Amino acid sequence: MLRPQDSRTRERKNLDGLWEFALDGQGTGRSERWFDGPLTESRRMAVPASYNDIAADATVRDHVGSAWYQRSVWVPRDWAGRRIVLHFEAATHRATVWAGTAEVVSHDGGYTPFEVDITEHVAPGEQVRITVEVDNRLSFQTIPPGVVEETPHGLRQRYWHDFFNYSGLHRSVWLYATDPAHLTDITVVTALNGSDGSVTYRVETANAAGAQTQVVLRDATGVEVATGEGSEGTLTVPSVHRWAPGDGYLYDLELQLVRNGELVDSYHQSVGIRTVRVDGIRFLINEEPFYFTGFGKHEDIPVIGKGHNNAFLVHDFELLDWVGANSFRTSHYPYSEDVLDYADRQGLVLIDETAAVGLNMGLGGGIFGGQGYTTFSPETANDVTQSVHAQAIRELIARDKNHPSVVLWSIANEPESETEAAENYFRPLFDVAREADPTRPVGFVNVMLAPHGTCRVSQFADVLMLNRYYGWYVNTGDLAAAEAAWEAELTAWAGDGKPIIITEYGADTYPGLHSVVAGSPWTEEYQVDYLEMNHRVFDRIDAVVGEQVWNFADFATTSGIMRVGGNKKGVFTRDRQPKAAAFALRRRWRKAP
Ligand code: GCB
Repeated sequence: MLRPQDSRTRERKNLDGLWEFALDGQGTGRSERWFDGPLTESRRMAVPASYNDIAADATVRDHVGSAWYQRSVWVPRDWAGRRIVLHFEAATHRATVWAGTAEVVSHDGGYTPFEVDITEHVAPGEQVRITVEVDNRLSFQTIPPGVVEETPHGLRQRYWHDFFNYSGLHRSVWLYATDPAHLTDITVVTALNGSDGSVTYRVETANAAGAQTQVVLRDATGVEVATGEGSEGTLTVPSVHRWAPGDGYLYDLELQLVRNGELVDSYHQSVGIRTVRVDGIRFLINEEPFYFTGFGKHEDIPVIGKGHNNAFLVHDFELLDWVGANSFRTSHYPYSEDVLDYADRQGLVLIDETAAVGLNMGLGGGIFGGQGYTTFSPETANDVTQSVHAQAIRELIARDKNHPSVVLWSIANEPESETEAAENYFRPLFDVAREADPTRPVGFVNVMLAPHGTCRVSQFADVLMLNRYYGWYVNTGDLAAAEAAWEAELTAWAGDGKPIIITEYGADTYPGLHSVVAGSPWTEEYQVDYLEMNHRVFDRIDAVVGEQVWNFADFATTSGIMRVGGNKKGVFTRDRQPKAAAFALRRRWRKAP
């Protein structure tokens, strides 16, 4: 699927703004056919945004089930004879869409796009009513998983991930038009050969009988550097300007579909020419060892929740640059494509993660309450879950395969990994990822409950990604004991001979809380001391090739006794003010290499 764009042959209409909105508290919207006409008793809702925090109302915030969005849109008159497509960048977690009264598409998974050809349901020059049912219920057969419990007080959603279950239309909605003969996909793979670069491309098309594909590669100033004919080929770029961390240089590959000398479709794909490879304990970008500095992030901002917002996009990248971060992980789901595009341009390096978070019933502890479930079983995470998970991996890679910023796939965060059931569940999922993308390393994020010697899934990973909280969840306040235990565990992992990225280490910190007494959890001083202890350990282990602090900013979670107005492990507050740790990281990360 190609992301909608304007081009010489394509036009988009953006459907963001205020939509009609109604919660389906009784779950009767379908049987009452709410899609047959204007929504009644609706309120207005912003798109893109999570709906939860927009109304100052717990009924909206904690809603479990379907919510309905509706708006009408004029279909441009000059789109007559064109193929007209309705495109959603995301609907969390499941959506069904009607154009007028016709059901046109459904999609599972809250963080990847979907679209449908609605040409036969619209009339150019007329309006069409779009109705969307967005269901936020999680089950053992969704990614991420959860369970809905029926209680005397209503439905309650339980889940095993540490961020609020924000729901709704989180990203842009588009109507766009192409010629019936059109480009449908592009895959680029880049390589380096001395000072030359190469771009191998494969273009897919539909209804294109009698048409030819041509490609033109231009540099960032618009100068043509190579051309190709046919749907597949390799372009050579002499004296290439490489894409590199901190240097987001992009070429523009224009795909053209031409019939009888006439241009019927044109699409522009940005291309960053770089290589990625694991070599022993090194992670190589352009054959040079790369050390990740940065964070695990969240798409999480006040009021808007997980809705994409360009002001925060740019501001967050400014802060990443200020602090000296060269990378982050899209914990714990695929982020907006605007984030990926911007990372490409800024030369930021991404670990790109699926939404498979919380597949671990052992993690309950104090955070999520007792589970009473087994992770992998016919009744819980089962074959259906595995195939939904495989689909989530395929959709992530299909969407993000052409982004030079993405250097590593993370197929899950902290799943159960110490059991035979976990080994059997994950083995084929690594194959799915490698089949979808043979060019990038694949890994998953290991949890503290499966330390070295017990984890049965890390054998499949190209890179070891570890989340560890020595000095926080264990050895709380005792950094001397934490340092010894952490170094012992990390030394054992280093024996595996693979690169290690510490994908989470962090301490909850209440901004403004201080103490002159060392070892005082929750203070700003403790967060600094905790990070410095970790850094001493990392600097002693050669195989550590990256450090990503948990978290970039404070973020919303479910309420509970372990969380004070959300997770406070941010180095910045939720509204992006620095804690003392931000300055400590800046001193370390901005040091000349
Ligand atoms: C983790 C999870 C992350 C949590 C974090 C914490 O291991 O991966 O989602 O937010 O710990 O703060 O407990």
